[in-house]
Amino acid sequence: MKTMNVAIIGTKFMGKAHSNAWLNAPRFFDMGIKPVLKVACGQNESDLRTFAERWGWEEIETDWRAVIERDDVDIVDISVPTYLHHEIAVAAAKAGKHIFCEKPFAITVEEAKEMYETADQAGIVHYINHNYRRCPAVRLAKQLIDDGKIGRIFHWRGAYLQDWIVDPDFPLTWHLRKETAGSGPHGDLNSHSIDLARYLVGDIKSVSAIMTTFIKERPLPGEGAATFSAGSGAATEMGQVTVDDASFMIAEFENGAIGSFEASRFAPGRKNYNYFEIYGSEGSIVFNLERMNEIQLFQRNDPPEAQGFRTIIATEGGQHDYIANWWPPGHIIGYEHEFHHAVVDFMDAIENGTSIAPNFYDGLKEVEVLAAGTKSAETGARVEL
Ligand code: SOE
Repeated sequence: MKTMNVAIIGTKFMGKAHSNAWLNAPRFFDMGIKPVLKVACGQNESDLRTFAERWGWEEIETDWRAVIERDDVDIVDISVPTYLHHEIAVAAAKAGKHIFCEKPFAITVEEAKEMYETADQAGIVHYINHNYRRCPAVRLAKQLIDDGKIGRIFHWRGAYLQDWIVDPDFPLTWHLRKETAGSGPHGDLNSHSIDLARYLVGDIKSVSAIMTTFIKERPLPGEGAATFSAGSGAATEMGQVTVDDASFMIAEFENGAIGSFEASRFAPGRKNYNYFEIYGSEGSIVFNLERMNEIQLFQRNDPPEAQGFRTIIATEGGQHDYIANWWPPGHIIGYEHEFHHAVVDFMDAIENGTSIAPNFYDGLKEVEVLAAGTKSAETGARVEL
């Protein structure tokens, strides 16, 4: 069995989700090249040791540059906050490492362009982890659209809503500072929606956006503050929120469709509500990540007495090419399984000398749309891409 050594940089929420996938994908899928969890890289040595022991990483390292220089590292998994993606990805590409990078891709178009061009010139396999493309129900939506089941697409309506920072006492984590996150839910959540819209509808021609920050300052973070987690002992000292709390964007697609993108972390009750509706000449599709094994399909050619949105549970063979590796029909899968699918396809691309989508080209397109939205919100004008 051929193997390749993986180094992961970042050991928090995404480090956990990625480690689980690197470790377990070979247990459910026959892989021509098996990933080896070689080295985990992070800042705090004791946390790192605990993380490595829990997930089976063979070694630990606190210097990401040393990791990238190692000849026995074949794949670099970038699971750190957005501001670190550019420097690490460019260095890893120049070192000839295949790259599995978290979203949002980068903070600026210039960073994104260099990441894409360097990776493309290096001839490596590069992937940006828009995991929701590999949710079986989303793949089924793609199949139905490609088969013409909803015809010419008129509308995309996307809403990615969460509520983990509604409490004004939630601390000022890296997600809320422009220098580390680039933007708030606009980049964090609309990046997913833009990728899904590009995947299911097509490329975007122009955008108009408004953004706002509801809570302008928050307590500095204490111990354990992280994504979705306030941690404990937040400081009494306050800091400025320098990103959007919510972003609403409308778009023209190159194929004539029009669409909307809502992204907010101030929607009480919406925990990870990555939702879209697509309306076409022959029918409509609705997806809600909080019910991630299902899509709703409306078909205009159903007989009048039977017309209506039907719920399809995407767990049957033939509805999705990963599902057979999991469980029998109706035995639903979860958020973490999408990461397994991404690992399987990433390793398959390396083995066969092909590429995987979405990759750094898609990352560049995503950042171009995000940046256009930000410019529109600043100027009040529509921005052409
Ligand atoms: C926080 O908003 C977050 O972890 C995002 O960064 C992820 O991309 C999303 O899938 C879940 O929520």
